[in-house]
Amino acid sequence: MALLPLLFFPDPRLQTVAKPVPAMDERIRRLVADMLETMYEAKGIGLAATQVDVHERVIVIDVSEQRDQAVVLINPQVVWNSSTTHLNEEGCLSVPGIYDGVERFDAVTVSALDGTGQSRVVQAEGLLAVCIQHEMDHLLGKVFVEYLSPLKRNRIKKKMLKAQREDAR
Ligand code: K1U
Ligand code: ZN
Repeated sequence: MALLPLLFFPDPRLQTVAKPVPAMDERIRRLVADMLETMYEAKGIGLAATQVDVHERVIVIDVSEQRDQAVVLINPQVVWNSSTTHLNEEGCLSVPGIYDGVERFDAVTVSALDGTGQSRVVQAEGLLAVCIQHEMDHLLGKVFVEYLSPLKRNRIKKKMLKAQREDAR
């Protein structure tokens, strides 16, 4: 397994729309294992392949306390969403140190392949539902800061670019 380098906002590669995974093979199994290792190391609760510069529809999530209940979603599709929404505090491994409220559906049902290539349907609510929606946005090239006002987004962009310039020194 290997740790994968993350892309950071406002890297334009985060805007790439991911393509469906053509087949579950050794390459995808290795990508899933590496993404899980990267997510756990970064102390995240989710990670989309877009964030590691792989533009295929792969998501890993673990919202459990013990960090032992990984959910792998390959080629996920939302098949149902609740009629109600809620404002949730979100963060993003690609926008470190920034947290803000985003309106999300309270519950979603997603169909996908799991890490073994089996079809499955995931009914999610609470933090899992929020995380699934956040990660599925990444696959569409959307970072959560796009839901914020242009003023906030531009402040975040400047802050990130400054931090990246200082890190490069
Ligand atoms: O996709 C990512 O960048 C991972 C992201 C997932 C996420 C967190 C919170 C709400 C929605 C999606 C993170 O894991 S950020 C770090 C984190 O563990 C966290 C941050 C805020 C609340 C809960 C967890
Ligand atoms: Zn994110």
